[in-house]
Amino acid sequence: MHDKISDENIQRILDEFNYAGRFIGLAPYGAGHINDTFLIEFDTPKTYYILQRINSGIFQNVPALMRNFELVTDFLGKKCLAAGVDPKRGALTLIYTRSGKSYVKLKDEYFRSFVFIDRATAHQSVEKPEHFFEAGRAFGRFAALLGEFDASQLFESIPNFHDTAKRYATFIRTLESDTQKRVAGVADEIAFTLARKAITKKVVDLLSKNELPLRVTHNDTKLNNVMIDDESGEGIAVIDLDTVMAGSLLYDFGDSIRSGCNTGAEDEKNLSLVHFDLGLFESYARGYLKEVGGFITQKERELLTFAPILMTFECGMRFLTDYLDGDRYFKTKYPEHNLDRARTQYKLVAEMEQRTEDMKRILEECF
Ligand code: ADP
Ligand code: GN1
Ligand code: MG
Repeated sequence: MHDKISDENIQRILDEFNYAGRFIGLAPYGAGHINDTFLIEFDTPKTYYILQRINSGIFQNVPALMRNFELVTDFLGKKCLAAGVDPKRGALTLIYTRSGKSYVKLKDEYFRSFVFIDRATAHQSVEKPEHFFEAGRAFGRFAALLGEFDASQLFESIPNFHDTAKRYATFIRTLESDTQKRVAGVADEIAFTLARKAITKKVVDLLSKNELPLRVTHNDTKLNNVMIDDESGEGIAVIDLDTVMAGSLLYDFGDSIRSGCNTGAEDEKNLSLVHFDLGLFESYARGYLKEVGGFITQKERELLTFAPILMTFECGMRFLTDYLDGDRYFKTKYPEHNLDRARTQYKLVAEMEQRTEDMKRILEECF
């Protein structure tokens, strides 16, 4: 659960942002693992906004992070207008303060606010395969549009975010220090991680040799970071732009498959409910490739079956590292929460490894 926003800070926030209507109240909202998100309600006219307390422990240069947000939301908003789409539904829209800033700093806390995209849902899991096809289209469109965006303008909000080899090194250091005395209880998960050291270098090496292109990528393409229109079922807007940086298209494809093709919850304790769903893999791949098929390189194509394995492994390793480190990064609700998450990810990795040929066949049909 989030820390409350003090009454004094709420008053300051209301004074700073240019909200319409009479303030009714605010409540915690959504299921993100990083920022504190609130839904804020106004009356006459009835209006909602999203208010976020930015995780400034993770994002240590908030002004530079918010400059990224300004640039990307402005770029995408203009693309919506050019396509005849309402930018307030087709893109994340920042609320600016009376003095024209995209965030408010109150002592050591930072707040930002967005137009609330209503009549649409950021689903936690796939309810209908068509939704996942649409999520693929939305993230694919995002990649295609940002192909025209100059990556050099972007600040690297989390350095080496998907450098899986560096994340592996961090895992080893955390294991060796064992500050929480949790290592003894997770021998199987540690063995699973160590056995996969070799895969951690593959994509970073190809990027450094220019055999894979660096693109502007989202880097956190999980299902609950895309809004699906409740009525039409269309994927209308990509949200959570904290990690938009230069990266590989494989990261974005892989992370969506990681999050959406799981038949169970990310933190499901009963692993017999957790499986890699190939039908959903096909739905997403069809949607995504419809949008990126025109520019994806041969090397990227070849690695589309590896990408989900890499991203799911990386995510599992991050959860396990955070568990060993005393749960300092991801929000948790109970002491074993990160461990439960790591276990679901590793179960998925094992199944994905066995289904590589099936993924390959499906992708060939899609192409
Ligand atoms: P985190 O970085 O913590 O994941 P997000 O930016 O993804 O934070 O926001 C958390 C959740 O809040 C999202 O999954 C979604 O449910 C909801 N949300 C965020 N922004 C909006 C928005 N503009 N309109 C509607 N819902 C939103
Ligand atoms: C975090 O912010 P959120 O909840 O959308 C994390 C992702 C992980 C994901 C796992 C900035 O995503 O990298 O894949 O949790 N975001 C950040 O669910 O670390
Ligand atoms: Mg999110």
